[in-house]
Amino acid sequence: MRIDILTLLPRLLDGPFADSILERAQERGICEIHIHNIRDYSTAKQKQTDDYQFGGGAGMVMTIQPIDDLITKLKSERAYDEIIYLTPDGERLNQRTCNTLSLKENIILLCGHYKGVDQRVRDHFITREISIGDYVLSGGELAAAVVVDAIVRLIPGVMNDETSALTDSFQDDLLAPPVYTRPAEYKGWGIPDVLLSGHFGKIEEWRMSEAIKKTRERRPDLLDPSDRNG
Ligand code: 6GU
Repeated sequence: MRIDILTLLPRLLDGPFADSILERAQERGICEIHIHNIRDYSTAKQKQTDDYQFGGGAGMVMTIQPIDDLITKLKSERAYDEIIYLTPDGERLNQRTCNTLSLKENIILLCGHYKGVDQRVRDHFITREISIGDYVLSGGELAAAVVVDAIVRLIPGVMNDETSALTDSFQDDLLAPPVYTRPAEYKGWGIPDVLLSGHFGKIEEWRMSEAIKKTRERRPDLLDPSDRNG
C-alpha cells in the first residue's frame, strides 16, 4: 500500500510514522508513506497557498492551484483508489471504514487548514471525506496520522500474533475485556481467579462476558444492530 499525505505542515508528520508498528510496516516494504508539502507546488510569487474567502468573513481558504498541481502529478504517476480529505464535516471514521481502506493499493490524504480548502477541490478531486470525531482540530495532520495508524496496522503482515488485530476492541463490535500481567498480586490487589485456572474454555467465557458487560455499560449503541455506524 502507498499513502501520499498532502499538507502545509509536513513537520507535524515527522514523528508518528517513525516508530513501532508503522516503522516496521515501512521497513518490511508493506507500506510506503510519502509526505508532500503543498507549498512546494504553489506558483504564486510568495508561494502563497491560501487567500481570503469570497463573500467576506474571517479565516483563510486554501487555494486550488497548488493542490491541483500536486494531485494531478501524483495521478499521472499511478492510479489512486481514494483521494481523501480530512475534515471535521466528513463521515465519522470507524473500524469498518478502516478495514475497507486497509485493502486499498494507493490512497491520497489531503490535510485541510484554516477554513479548509476551496470547495472546488472537494468537488473535483476528492472521493471521500473523513472526520475522526466530533471535535475540531487545528488541521487535518493529526487526523491523517490517526487514519494511517488505524489502517496500516490492519494490513496482513504488519502485526504479529502478539499484536493481532483480531482481538481489538471494535473488531467484533465489542469493547475489549480487562487484561492482567504479572505479578498476580501487587500491594494486595489480586486478579480474577479464573485467569489462573488454566481452563481455557472458562477463560474465554469470562472474557466474552466481561466484553459484553463493558460494551453494555459504556457503548450500548454498539450492541444495537440498527444503530451501527457504517
Ligand atoms: Cl479530519 N480535521 C480537523 N481539522 N478537525 C477534526 C477532524 C479532521 N476530525 C475531527 N476533528
